[in-house]
Amino acid sequence: MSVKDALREQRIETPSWAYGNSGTRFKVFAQQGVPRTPYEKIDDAAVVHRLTGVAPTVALHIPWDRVDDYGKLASYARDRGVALGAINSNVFQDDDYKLGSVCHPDATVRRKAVGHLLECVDIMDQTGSRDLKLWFADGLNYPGQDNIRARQDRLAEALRETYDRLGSDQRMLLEYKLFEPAFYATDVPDWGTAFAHCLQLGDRAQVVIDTGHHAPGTNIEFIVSFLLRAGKLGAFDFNSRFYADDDLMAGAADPFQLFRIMHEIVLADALKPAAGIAFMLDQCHNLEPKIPAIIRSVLNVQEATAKALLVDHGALDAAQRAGDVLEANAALMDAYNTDVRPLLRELREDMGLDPDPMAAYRRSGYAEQIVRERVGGEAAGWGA
Ligand code: PSV
Ligand code: MN
Repeated sequence: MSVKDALREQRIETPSWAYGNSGTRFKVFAQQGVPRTPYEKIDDAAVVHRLTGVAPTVALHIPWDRVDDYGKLASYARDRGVALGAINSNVFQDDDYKLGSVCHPDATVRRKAVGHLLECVDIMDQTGSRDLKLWFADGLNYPGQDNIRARQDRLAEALRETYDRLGSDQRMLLEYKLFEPAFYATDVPDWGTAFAHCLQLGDRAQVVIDTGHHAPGTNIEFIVSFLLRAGKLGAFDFNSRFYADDDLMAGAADPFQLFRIMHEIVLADALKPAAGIAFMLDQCHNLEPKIPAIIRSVLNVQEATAKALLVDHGALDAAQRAGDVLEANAALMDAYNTDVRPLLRELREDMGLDPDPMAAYRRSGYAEQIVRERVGGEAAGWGA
């Protein structure tokens, strides 16, 4: 398959919450024109897809995107040329979850949390979503606070009950995160823990790699390669970070890392939708305007992918077999150092799109339109 054909087939999912207001624990700076409902988030996601041509699905977060009729939301999306993607559960924002959700020492709280996960599967049945994405804020702040091993047992039990509720064409994606909000011990801190639980559960349980969820310096492409080999990589939450889980635009902090990740994907022929890897963004745009930031992120993922597709695998393989360290490294760097922007502009023209989606967005007047129209009501977000 040609590089252009592979890029044309690429699918990047945008997160509904990135269109809403967000901030740090210090302040949420509200922006004008932010969606007030899940429907308006879909309007914005549809704009991103219309301009980029490669972002046809939008992930929902429950309860942030709770509506009365999910079938109606799905058909609203369809009418705008997009579809609903992964359903993200949220068992971290109720007071009951102070000491955890599915790992909580009190069985009543655990039951409530599992009830929410099962409700998310009900929602998937209505939206036609394939993936249930699970992230748990569960963990401990102090040594001795709870029994680490017992919490793993509770986690396994909750995952099993949820897994057993999935339909045959639905999947569970388990996300790990080293720390935050727990600071001493997180119950799913790393890919090894997520992998072990997914292995026990079965084929439809897969690991999600959120690129912001590791210790600084972690070699993420190693994790990608390992999980691909094991058939256990289900999805990415792309974003970039300088220090912790910064949730900045994908490809902004370390475009070379994104390239190295996409190189592993291309090597495993896992870019095509049929390979079943969901390439999602999970970001927050606290300072920059949201829609163009999401467009920029999609373009950054596309650029990293184009470079990965340009790697000369013949030259790379020959250099590796010959033990030629410098030539092998050069084969990668030649691709990384290629300016792929002309190729991507050409691809967009072939697809009937504007070659410069950022400029097309600026010219479209959509930013001014939503500021004019979205007055009154409550802007979506973390309570700005
Ligand atoms: C947690 O930090 C996380 O990465 C999970 O994916 C959440 O669902 C998401 O952020 C949204 O806050
Ligand atoms: Mn995430």
